[in-house]
Formats: sequence, structure tokens, C-alpha cells
Amino acid sequence: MSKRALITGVTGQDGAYLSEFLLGKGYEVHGIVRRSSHLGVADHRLRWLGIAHRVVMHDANLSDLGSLVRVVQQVQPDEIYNLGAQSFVATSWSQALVTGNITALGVTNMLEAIRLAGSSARFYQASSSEMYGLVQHPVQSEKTPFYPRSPYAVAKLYGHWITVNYRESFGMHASSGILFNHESPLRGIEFVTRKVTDGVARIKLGLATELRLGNVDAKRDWGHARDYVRAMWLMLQQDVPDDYVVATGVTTSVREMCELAFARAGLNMSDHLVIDPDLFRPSEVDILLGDPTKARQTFGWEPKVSLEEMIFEMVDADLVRVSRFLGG
Ligand code: NDP
Ligand code: GDR
Repeated sequence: MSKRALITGVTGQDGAYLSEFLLGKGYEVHGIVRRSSHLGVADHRLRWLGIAHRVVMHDANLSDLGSLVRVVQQVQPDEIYNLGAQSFVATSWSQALVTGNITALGVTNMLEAIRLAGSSARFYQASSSEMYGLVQHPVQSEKTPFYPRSPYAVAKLYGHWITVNYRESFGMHASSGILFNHESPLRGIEFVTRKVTDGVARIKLGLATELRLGNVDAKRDWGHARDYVRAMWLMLQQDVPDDYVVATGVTTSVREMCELAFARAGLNMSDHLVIDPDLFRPSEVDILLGDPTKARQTFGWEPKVSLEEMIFEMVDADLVRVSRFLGG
């Protein structure tokens, strides 16, 4: 009998790569998809990976407990990956309550659904390095205190602690992955790496002349989403549930990441980059640098793709995408 996984956020970047990974392991993969007038395109990432027909979709929403209970009862999953969230930090200031409802309370809804359905599924919570915010230690590990700096990060901190609390209160097999930034050609266009690689492709192909960014001095520990979904799965294969940092241990500024992208396309960054003060955030996370020692020592996880390889892959993919748009 193949194992069954249920993924919230299956239409997002990580949901797509995790589906691909689990299908490769012989899982039956189910996902929840929220109703939208764009439903026909909701699975575009799964289609890009050529796996849309292999993922079973269920109509549910993280803010609707009843819908979650019904899906858990119907699917009877062995593992549940809670990836659904309002995940864009900048939007969390303009939609603070939606962010709280989905990114924070949505986690409790999912945990309650598991209990109400009488399920013994193992649970993964998508926690975030944003919880470190105003960093309290130059290198962040599972032991570093949190100091969230956005409504998104505050919501994620709630999600993190409610997962720990349900594990300790009810003995649930619930683990939380504190994942640092991870990207790919399937990254949403609003996030800085993809905004840069798409912008570079547009400039290269004559559709634009400039790329407008905010704080290019911010530093992030960037990895590849394909590497990071493997860590999610590994966490749920452990006998004892726990929390793990997943990171590369290398930090790079937005400016340096941007230079890589322009260089890949044979362009000079200084000819095109414009700093736009309107794109600065009300409060910033200046630098993140993770220590993945615990994940390496416990289940042998290590990143395989470097930042340079990833940015080159993203630029190449965006050059193809933009030239297709131009009819090339
Ligand atoms: P995306 O923004 O690409 O995907 C978010 C997913 O959540 C989408 O499938 C979206 O559905 C879904 N979603 C949003 N609202 C609801 C709702 N009300 N009910 C059900 N589903 C909903 O995020 P990523 O794939 O990049 O990230 C996955 C998770 O990991 C998120 O929780 C994110 O916060 C977290 N995370 C991400 C990191 C990263 O660097 N990528 C790092 C650390 C944590 P729809 O398609 O309908 O919008
Ligand atoms: P982040 O990712 O906020 O770290 O959250 P994002 O790519 O949006 O920003 C990274 C850094 O780049 C700076 N920046 C810009 N960012 C965007 N989006 N657009 C710009 O024009 C721009 N200019 C500079 C930002 O200020 C920031 O410092 C991501 C999300 O995936 C979260 O869901 C996840 O939890 C964390 O990563 C870990």
C-alpha cells in the first residue's frame, strides 16, 4: 500500500516541488485548493512540472475548519504538510488580518481538523527564518530567540508555537521546519530573486530598460526549493517529532544576488538597477544566516544546489518564458 500525503499550499512553489518529490517516492498525493475565479490556472506550477494529473485536488480553505475536517476524513493521510499561507512579507502590512487568519490561525485549524477527524497523521508546519527578525545571534539555530519584524513573522511565530504546543499537549507527531529563504524557477514573481531574474530577462529581450528594487543591502541565506522539500519529508520520517533549521550556512546581499543574475545574461547591473524608496519595508530583516547542523546530524540533510547555480537556472528559465511570450 502506498503512503498518502495531504498538502496545503499545493499550488505554491514548495507544494509543487514537494508533490513531485513524494510522487517520486511512490506516495499518493492529495492537495487542498481554495476556490478562486482563476481556478483553471491554480495548478500552473504542477503543470510546469508535468504532474498536475497525478495530484488529487480537494476544495478546502485554511480559514474553514469544516472543509479541513472533511478532507482529512476523506483522504485518511499518513502525512500532512501545512504549506498554505499568506506568504509574502510585504503584503502582511497591507493585509495584516488576513495574514493572521491564514498564516497563524490556519495552523490551529489544520491541527484541530486532525484531532476532530481522529487522524494519527504526522504533521509538518512550514515555519520561517523570518521569525528571527531582528536577529539575536549572528548565526541562527533552533536555540536562537525569535524577534519577529512583520505581521507575517508574528503570524508564523504563532504557527510555530501552536505546533510545539499541540505536540506537547496531545502527543501529536508534529514537527516544525524553520526554513530559510528558498527559491526556484517556480518562485512567485513578487519575491526578490524571481523579480530580479524575470526583470533581467525582460531587459535582455528588450521589453524593459530598468529594474526597480528596494533595500539591496539586506542579506539572506538562499537555497533551492527542491533541496528544502526533501528536508520536510525527512523530518516526518523521524521516530520523534522535533524542530529543525534548514539553511545553507551562507549569506548574500540582494545586490550580490542581483549581480549574478545580470552577469548571467551578459548585462551590466549598474546600467539598469534603480533603487526605489517606495519599495523599502516599514521594518526590515537586515541579515539572516542559518545553522543547519541539527538537520545534518539527525538525518543527513545537506543542500546540493549553490546560489549561483540556482540564479543561473532561474535566469535561463525566465529567458525562455519571456521569449515564448514574445512568440520566440
Ligand atoms: P507560496 O506563496 O508559493 O504558496 C502559498 C500557498 O498557500 C499557495 O498554494 C496558496 O494558494 C496557499 N494558500 C494561501 N491562502 C490559503 C488559504 N486560505 N487556504 C489554503 N491555501 C492557501 O509559498 P511557498 O511555496 O514559497 O512557501 C510554502 C510555505 O513555506 C508558506 O507557508 C511559506 O510561508 C513558508 N516558507 C517559505 C519560505 C520560502 O523561502 N519559500 C521560507 C520559509 C517558510 P493559492 O495558489 O490559491 O494562492
Ligand atoms: P522575504 O523574501 O521577505 O525574505 O520572505 P523577499 O524575496 O520578498 O525579500 C527578500 C529581501 O529582499 C529585499 N528587497 C525586495 N524584496 C522584494 N520582494 N521586492 C523588491 O523589490 C525588493 N527589494 C529589496 C526585501 O526588503 C528583503 O529584505 C521570504 C518569503 O518566502 C517568506 O514566506 C519566507 O518565510 C521567508 O522568505 C523566509
